[in-house]
Amino acid sequence: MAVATFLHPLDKHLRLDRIPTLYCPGCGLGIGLAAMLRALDKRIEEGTIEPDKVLWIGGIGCSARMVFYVNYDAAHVIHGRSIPFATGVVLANPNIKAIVVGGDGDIAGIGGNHLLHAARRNIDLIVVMFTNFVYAMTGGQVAPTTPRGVKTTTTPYGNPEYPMNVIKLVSSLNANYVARTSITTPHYIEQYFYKALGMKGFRFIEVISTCPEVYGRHIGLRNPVEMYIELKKRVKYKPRPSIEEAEIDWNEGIVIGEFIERNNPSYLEIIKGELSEV
Ligand SMILES: Cc1ncc(C[n+]2csc(CCOP(=O)(O)OP(=O)(O)O)c2C)c(N)n1
Ligand code: SF4
Repeated sequence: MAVATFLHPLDKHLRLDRIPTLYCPGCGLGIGLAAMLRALDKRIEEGTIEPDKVLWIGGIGCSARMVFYVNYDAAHVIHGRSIPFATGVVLANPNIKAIVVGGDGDIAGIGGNHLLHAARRNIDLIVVMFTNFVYAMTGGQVAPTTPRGVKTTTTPYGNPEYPMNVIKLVSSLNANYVARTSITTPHYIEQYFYKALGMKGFRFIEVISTCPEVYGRHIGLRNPVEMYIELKKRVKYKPRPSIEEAEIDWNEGIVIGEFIERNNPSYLEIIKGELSEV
């Protein structure tokens, strides 16, 4: 029997026949995926997660496309509908570890309604949202997270709208875990994702990412290294930030950290409890 030889320790977690990815050179998404895979690898190695029980779910977009590259069961579903798809999966089979990945457009824009109800219900899902401040895959249209004043493909005179703060929104609901990190702090992506993998209920991690090809053009930072350095300068780690500190301000800085950690009954626990009383 031929023995597979891997060049990189994470190769076994990837569908190598689909590599290289479609990501632009210098895109931050690869850093995020690698950090998540390191956390998953640790869980599998220590025996706290069975790889056969893992399901990755993504809608449409550069971020959601990660599900194409992972060597796990995966579902690539309609734009914005990854959360309801994942909800159906865990209700049908509570043993599945459902990992939803997507962009801010997919998760908070078109999928925003699903996000808030999944958090409210504390459904047993992990959602990792990559915020690059635009709809990147389709050419940089304004997203609900785009800062005010930024010129995008659809706001050529500057975005007139107030952005939505997804950390504040999800924290105000019933999610068991809410954290933010950045591709400039991959050790926190790994740490938070590792923790989330061991928890129950709704777990939400926002990862601030760099899109030099599209968002970078909008803000004059098209060089990937320059964009990375500018983001790194602004990211400020706090061990237990308040919800108010989740405000995103490019000039003032972007606070990362664990905003919420609770042990509330998850949706599956609630349902099991109620059914056992019938
Ligand atoms: C129902 C539907 N509406 C619109 C689209 C077009 N579309 C594809 S990807 C995308 C934006 C993705 O942006 P985001 O979710 O932020 O991910 P990113 O590419 O920035 O990672 C859009 C609008 C689609 N595929 N399906
Ligand atoms: S368009 Fe932006 S987010 Fe998409 S792959 Fe390119 S750099 Fe990454």
